[in-house]
Amino acid sequence: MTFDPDQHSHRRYDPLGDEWILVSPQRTLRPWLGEEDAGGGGAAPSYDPACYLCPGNTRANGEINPEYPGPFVFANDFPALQANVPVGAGGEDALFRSAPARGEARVICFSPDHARTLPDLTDAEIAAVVDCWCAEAADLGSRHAWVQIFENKGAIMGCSNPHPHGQVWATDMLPQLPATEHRTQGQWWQDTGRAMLLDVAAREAGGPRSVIETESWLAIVPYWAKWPFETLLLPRFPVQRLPELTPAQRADLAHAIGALTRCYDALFKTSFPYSMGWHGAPFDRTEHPEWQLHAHFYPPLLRSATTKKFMVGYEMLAEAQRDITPEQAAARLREVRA
Ligand code: H2U
Ligand code: ZN
Repeated sequence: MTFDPDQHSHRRYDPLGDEWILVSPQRTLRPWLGEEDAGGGGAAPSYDPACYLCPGNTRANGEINPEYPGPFVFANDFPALQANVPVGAGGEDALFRSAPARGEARVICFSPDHARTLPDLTDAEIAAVVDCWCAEAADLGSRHAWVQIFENKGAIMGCSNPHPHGQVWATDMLPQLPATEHRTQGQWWQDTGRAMLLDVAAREAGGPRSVIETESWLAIVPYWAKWPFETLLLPRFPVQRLPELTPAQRADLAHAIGALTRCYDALFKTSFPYSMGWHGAPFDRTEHPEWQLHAHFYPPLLRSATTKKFMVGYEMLAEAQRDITPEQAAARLREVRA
């Protein structure tokens, strides 16, 4: 018997996240179960008088949103991070350690329209969101080491309001996962003299895990994906941080994001939930040629608009596990590509 990654359980290594993932393709006896749900439950209105993000409406803290025409950013009224934390957090206790955490949090409404999520926007409207992300990264990066831009989409991902929006949390420290990517990309650079994710982009272009390819961007289901339809959005050129993108690269990125998120929506004929976010070199005023800017998309869905992958028993206690292979997932996404 010879090893077949489409039939035999095996582990794959994630060199960026420095962890192992168990792949069990033998459990997907049929490559596709073909389940489909209508999902969603009807179109949302373009304006919802009860929405705290819609233009002209009042937020929880009493402030009134302006009649904004494009992306609109405001300071989160319930920020997870405070700017002024007195010194004193931290300590010497070897068992019960703590550290200060200072920062700020903002909310980004993607557009005034309550009903149109990223895949429903035009490339130009998505480009305005990309520009907004770049501006937020530049602004907050001028005084914080890490700027985490992300979007939680869909109630299943804990999103509190369907009005298309994302968030930005900026901190003085490098959080856990970025710190790991900082270390792994640094080590790869030391070992090879190349940027790990440029190597990945070069290897994956035109390959079995590629989903969207534009002139400057590549969306792949990574070889080591944990979530069934997880993707990694990579630049095909060296770039470390969002604000460094040229206007042409931003426009092309908007196009790639539109194409990728429309694949997602088409897959289960639903407004596809996910958490996505950007990782780039820390804002530490240092050159980081080892770093490549990239976005992770982590969708929870497994087989239909309502069947979610649970990261439970084995995942919580041993390591992440998946059934459908990354290659099968990428093929599914390519099949529904417009
Ligand atoms: P979600 O992306 O998880 O739905 O979060 C929306 C954010 O909006 C959440 O962090 C903030 C919440 O604190 N918010 C405001 O800043 N003002 C409001 O009036 C309501 C919600
Ligand atoms: Zn709204």
